[in-house]
Amino acid sequence: TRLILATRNQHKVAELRAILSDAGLDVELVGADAYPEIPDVPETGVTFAENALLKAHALARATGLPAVADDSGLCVDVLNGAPGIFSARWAGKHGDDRANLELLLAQLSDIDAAHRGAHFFCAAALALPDGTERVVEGRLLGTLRTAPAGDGGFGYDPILQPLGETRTCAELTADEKNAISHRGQAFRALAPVVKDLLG
Ligand code: ITT
Ligand code: NA
Repeated sequence: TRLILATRNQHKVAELRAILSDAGLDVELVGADAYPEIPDVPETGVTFAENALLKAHALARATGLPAVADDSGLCVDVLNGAPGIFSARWAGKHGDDRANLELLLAQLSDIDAAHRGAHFFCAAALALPDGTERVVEGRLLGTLRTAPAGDGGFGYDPILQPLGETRTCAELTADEKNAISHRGQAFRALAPVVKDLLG
């Protein structure tokens, strides 16, 4: 079976390939970039789960193949959960990871170490062409550094230090990050659901 990864974020594609193959999912994983003619769906939902389902349904409908999507972001305690679903465009331009991270650090410059709690959140959605849908969620709790550290990962990884870790997510290996991440948790929970529905 072909399974479409309904994302144009190549960092997510790389992580999802590793997570889903480690979970023993025996399907051909095809990135959404294989379908350049399919327009991106507007992310009009108000939750991660709604946006993940919108993306998965759009690809499943347009390709006639099962699709999985990831909607994810960073939720900061002292900002009441922001950037949240706006994580990819926090500084204005969609996907400008460095600008988003720098703006967030500036917004938190007066916040002391005891109040820098945050978590990564991921909704993983599966949609079949017949409209069947499933969604599961994962989160990674941590604290926010005052300066970035590490070259791995993407997005806000250089400033999120997972609870119990001395390193940021960007200082973990890809396997170490996937083992604990919001995305790893969500897609490891989705894998048996995919197997079940696709046979
Ligand atoms: P698609 O919608 O095509 O999947 P996207 O990059 O637009 O790609 P989102 O709307 O889900 O994806 O935005 C996710 C943002 O949240 C992303 O830009 C990162 O800044 C942040 N983010 C998500 N997962 C992350 C992770 O594992 N590490 C660091 N930052 C992450
Ligand atoms: Na997006």
